[in-house]
Order: sequence, then C-alpha cells, then structure tokens
Amino acid sequence: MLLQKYKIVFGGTMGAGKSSAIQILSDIPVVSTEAVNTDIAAHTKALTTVGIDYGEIVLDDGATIGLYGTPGQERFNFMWSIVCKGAIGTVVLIDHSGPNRLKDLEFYLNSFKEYGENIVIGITHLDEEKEQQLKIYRDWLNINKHNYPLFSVDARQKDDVLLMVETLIANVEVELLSQ
Ligand SMILES: Nc1nc2c(ncn2[C@@H]2O[C@H](COP(=O)(O)OP(=O)(O)O)[C@@H](O)[C@H]2O)c(=O)[nH]1
Ligand SMILES: [Mg+2]
Repeated sequence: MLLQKYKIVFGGTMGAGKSSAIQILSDIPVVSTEAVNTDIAAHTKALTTVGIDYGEIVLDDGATIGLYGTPGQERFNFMWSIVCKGAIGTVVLIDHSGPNRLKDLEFYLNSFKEYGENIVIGITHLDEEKEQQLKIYRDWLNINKHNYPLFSVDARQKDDVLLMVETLIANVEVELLSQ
C-alpha cells in the first residue's frame, strides 16, 4: 500500500444508496454534517443546510479511507467541488428504477469527471425491476466512449460497495506504480 489515507466520494441520484453504502461500509458511526449554503445565487434562502455523510473504513493493511457522501440534489452541486477536493476517486451511484436513469448517469459522470477521472459506476435498485440488465448502461458507455468500470450493486450489501472502493484504490496504485 503506497498511500495511507484516502478520501473517496459517493455521488449520484437521490435515493440511489449513497448514505446506505457509507453506512454499511463504515467502521465508525456515520456522521451526517450539516453544511451551510453560502451560495446565495443558487439559493434565495441564505441558511439552507445540506447533509454530507461521513464514514471511515480501515482496510486490512491499515490504510484508512474517509467516505464522503454528497448531497444528491442538483441544486447543491456547488458543494461537490468542495467535497471532491483531494479525493482519490468517486463512486457514482445511479438508481435503475428512476425514470431518467441514462440522463442521470450522463449528468453525474459529466459533473464528477471535472474533479478527477478515477470513477466507478454502481447501478443500484436493479432488484426492484423486472429488467435487471446492465446492458443499457454498458451500451451507453460504449457509444459515448467512456470506459469507467460498471457494477451492478445493492448499496445495502457490504461486499458490493467494498468492491467498488477497492477498484478505485487499485486504479490509484496502478497509476502510482507506473510513474
Ligand atoms: N431495493 C433496493 N433498495 C436500495 C438499494 N440501495 C439502496 N436502497 C434503499 O434505497 C433507499 C434510499 O437509499 P439512501 O442510501 O438513503 O440513498 P441516498 O439518497 O443516495 O443517500 C433506502 O431505503 C435504501 O435502503 C438497492 O440496490 N436495492
Ligand atoms: Mg443520503
């Protein structure tokens, strides 16, 4: 392990499972901070609060990972750049049962890749739909020439979430080793 402290961000649609993922993975009680909205232009109410989840997981080799959940609502996207500062990667979670799932994927990918290209995509709520296929996402990624790792996950399942986090870390280590 080359780095001892990592920061990973969870982004994506409301209800996709960001809070669940952090909750199931965290070794410490999850803290939900209230951040004050100072973006008056985006918000007429000066003192709107938005929730950011924070958890931590310690890997087998002793490395600690801070897990940050971003507020999903688009109107809070001014927060994302702040939360993503110094992050080694982002998990983008998309709710498969949502009406605009491909548009959501496009929106969140475009937003988060501004802050770093180390991104994995987790499609959640697949269990709730008869059509449980990842193909629509894979096709969309191919057409748009993206090759981010794509996972079918249940955000409530620790192994599912851990696999995405480990993929992000592996990407960073590969990059460091090749320097
Ligand atoms: N059926 C199903 N429910 C899920 C899945 N992932 C998360 N949930 C549930 O979806 C709801 C919203 O999840 P939450 O973590 O609050 O979403 P957030 O808005 O992204 O933080 C919760 O009741 C979760 O238990 C999934 O893959 N399948
Ligand atoms: Mg949440």
